Amino acid sequence: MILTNIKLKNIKYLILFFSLLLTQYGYAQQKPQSKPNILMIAVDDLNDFIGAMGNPDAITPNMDKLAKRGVLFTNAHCQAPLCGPSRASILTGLRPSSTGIYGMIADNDIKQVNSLTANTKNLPQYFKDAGYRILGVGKVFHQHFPDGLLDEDGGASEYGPNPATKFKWDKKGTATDWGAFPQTDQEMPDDHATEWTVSQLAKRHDDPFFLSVGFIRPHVPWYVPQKWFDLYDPAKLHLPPYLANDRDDLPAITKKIDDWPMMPTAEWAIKNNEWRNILQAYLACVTYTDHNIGRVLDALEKSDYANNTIIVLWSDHGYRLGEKNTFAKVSLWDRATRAPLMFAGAGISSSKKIDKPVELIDIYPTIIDLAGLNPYKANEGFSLKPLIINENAKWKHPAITTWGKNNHSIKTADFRFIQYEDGSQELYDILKDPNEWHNLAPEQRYSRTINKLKKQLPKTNKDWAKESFYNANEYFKNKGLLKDTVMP
Ligand SMILES: [Ca+2]
Ligand SMILES: [Ca+2]
Repeated sequence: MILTNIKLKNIKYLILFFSLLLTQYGYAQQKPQSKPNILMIAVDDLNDFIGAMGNPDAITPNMDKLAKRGVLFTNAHCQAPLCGPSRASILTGLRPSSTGIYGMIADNDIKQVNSLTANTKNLPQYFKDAGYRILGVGKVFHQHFPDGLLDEDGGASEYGPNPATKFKWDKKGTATDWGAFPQTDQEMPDDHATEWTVSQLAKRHDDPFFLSVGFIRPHVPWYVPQKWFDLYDPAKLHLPPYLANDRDDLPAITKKIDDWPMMPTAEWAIKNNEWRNILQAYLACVTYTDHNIGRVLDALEKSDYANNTIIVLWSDHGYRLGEKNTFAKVSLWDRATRAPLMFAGAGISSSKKIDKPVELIDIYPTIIDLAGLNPYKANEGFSLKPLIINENAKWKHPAITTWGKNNHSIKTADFRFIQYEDGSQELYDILKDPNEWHNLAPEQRYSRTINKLKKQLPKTNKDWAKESFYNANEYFKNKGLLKDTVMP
């Protein structure tokens, strides 16, 4: 009897063991994901006009909520202050000075990109090779995802729709204009990108996914439907810091590089009483995009992937709204180089704000680190995971932005230093002068500081890649800039 009991017990255990094994196997079949999913949200030309970043006017409940449930970097800087080269740097993990990608490239052409980057794997490709499904829509890469990369393709970006005639600003060479248009959200390309992303989150994915969505607004033209304009009273908006003679202490080359005849100047905006209208339009676009981000995040929250997805949100650079006398990106000052950067989701602690200078090139190594993939040696940035875990962790890296060949800016905790290709320099004590109004470079007492900062400039300065658009812009050549400084 005892023996039989033991045998029966054993059989019971065996059954239990096999059923557990089957359950395990069945679970593995049904949900093979041990790796977290990635949701990457790219926003175009978004500066720090976010409530969570201290803007007093911006209505951005969804980005504020994301910042609250994750980690917000308030001092992150692009590697190039223009869409194409910034995105090339974020997605290849390489500096513009290492690739020569200072202007736009046809980044959908993988052969072209590979030839400029010594076959460095782009960020989604790295995940693809690790077994991820790659899904994407909108402006993530500048043109579109490289051919063959996406397993599910939601389509490339469009900037439209446009009214028959521009409302306020009709200069050639820029899409800049502002006003309420079109009538409905459904006519906006970002609406399609949102819906496609939401539909992907509602689907069953058996493999872990890397889902990217790229929103166009607040990139120009600053057109969104009237209801988004109605959220803001222009008379009550806070004007950005402005100093009439701010440009008087700039080196000659800065003024040449920053002379964009197609863009409105702050003086024009003041004289024509348009500054507050531009701010209203930009903020309307920001809130419209925040609304779309909210729709995506709500869909994630309701999905099977709510607890197993890492979210990263970035903008490709900032945007000047009157600072330094113009409305544009394309410069080496803070408002153009600084961009929002947030991480949230699986395993990331909440309500952290980190003000150490970091770089968008750090996104690539950070995401692979957070996902538990092997580090990629080609990455020139550094994983931010140590800071995400402990905001007081040591961080010795400055943030470097490059605008054309051999024009660099370095942002440290104390200073912004800029050196141009002809040796001209700017230095700002950002603790005393956060608006970067007073150029200290000519002052002898700062020579030691400058020498120290100069040592951190990139040692490699590749020629402009001939594939980079705008490489032969006659306008800037005619202005007598050195051969390599060719601007869009
Ligand atoms: Ca951009
Ligand atoms: Ca100044």
